[in-house]
Amino acid sequence: MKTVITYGTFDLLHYGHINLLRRAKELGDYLIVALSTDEFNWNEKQKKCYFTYKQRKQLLEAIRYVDLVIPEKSWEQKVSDVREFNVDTFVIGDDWKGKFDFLQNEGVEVVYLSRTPDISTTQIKKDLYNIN
Ligand code: C2G
Repeated sequence: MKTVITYGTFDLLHYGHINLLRRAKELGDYLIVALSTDEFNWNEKQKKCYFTYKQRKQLLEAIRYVDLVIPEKSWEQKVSDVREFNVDTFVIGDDWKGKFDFLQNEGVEVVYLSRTPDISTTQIKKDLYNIN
């Protein structure tokens, strides 16, 4: 069984996220999503989520491509995660290209997938703000 892992905030879930998760699952048999906690988002990514961790987790768990959702609490946990879950492939969007190549030292294949153009959580918030 080939295990794939990816990381992210996945707030205001949209089709760009789904495209990423679908392609990630195509690379293996079991997909783990390490979902950024509210604290990690705020402290490390200065992101204030619309949905709480619990709500974002519930949404991800409803996606057919996702097999397991775990919390992402730190930047450093990736090495212990790939060891703990015996991960074969790490996947993330190419906005992170090169940032996680060190995981190859753990024997993990690192794949950067192209982002879906013209959609982002930030853009959704901006568009909705301008409507009202
Ligand atoms: N994504 C995408 N296309 C978009 C928007 C997002 O492919 N139009 C991908 C991102 O590249 C990422 C995933 O969807 O792989 C989740 O996006 P975010 O929630 O923005 O994740 P991010 O804040 O980049 O968190 O430790 C890594 C970080 O937690 C990644």
